[in-house]
Amino acid sequence: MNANTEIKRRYRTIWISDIHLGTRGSKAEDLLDFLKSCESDTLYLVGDIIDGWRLRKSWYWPQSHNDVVQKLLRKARKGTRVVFVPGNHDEFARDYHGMLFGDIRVATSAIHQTAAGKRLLIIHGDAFDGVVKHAKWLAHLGDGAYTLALSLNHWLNVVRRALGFPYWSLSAYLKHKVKNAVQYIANFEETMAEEARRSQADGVVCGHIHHAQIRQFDGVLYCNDGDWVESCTALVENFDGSLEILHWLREPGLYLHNAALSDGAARPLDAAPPVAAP
Ligand SMILES: [Mn+2]
Repeated sequence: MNANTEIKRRYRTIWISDIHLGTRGSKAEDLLDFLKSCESDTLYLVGDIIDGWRLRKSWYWPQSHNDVVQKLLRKARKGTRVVFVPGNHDEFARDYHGMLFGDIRVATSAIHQTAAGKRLLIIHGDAFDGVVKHAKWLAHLGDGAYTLALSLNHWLNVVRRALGFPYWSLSAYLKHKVKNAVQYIANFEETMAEEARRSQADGVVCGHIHHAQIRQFDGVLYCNDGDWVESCTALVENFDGSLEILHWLREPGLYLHNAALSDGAARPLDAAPPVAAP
């Protein structure tokens, strides 16, 4: 990667969350790439940045995770307004509400005003969590995975029959779980939008369920910035106040080929992939 050909994108605001530094699943290197390529006036870290739960169990802290923290601190030092709204995995930071970590401001929630004058409530989202956390990955199951499940189901039952067990449908089980997960996400989104309304905000930005989304609920805007464990997504505000979701791994070679995208790569607001339910 040649520094001379590096092209930076500028946004008014960037929201990222659910990085889960300290776990093996964290896509720290992709995030570093993103942080190097994109600048903003304000950067919100919407929780679960460092996975304190996991770190307490076993220490996992490679150089790239350190680099992410250093990069965030450096951005704050160099003039980006960085606000950290802790989540459930880094709730230890909630005790530091109103304090500075380097130049990063810690707040249990925040209100952001867009260039279009909309007030957005920024919260991680775990306070409104129902149940089902572990089923949520199933919501990402696409048709391909479902087809795979069907053939697994066949072989599973060949084995079960050979062992004298009755037939058990893996695909029906998965289908049920997926339905639950889809329902869970829908409930979560609606609950968050209601919370924004209660706070007299025009919308909400949250994370937590690892599912990037921009949608409306009865005139209240619901935005989720996704995660850096599976999908590598961020929510960004352009300078005209419009919001969009960036799918970082789908962005074409930013460093070398993206000069033509200096228009901000306008994408429809609902460009996030729909939940695939078989
Ligand atoms: Mn969370």
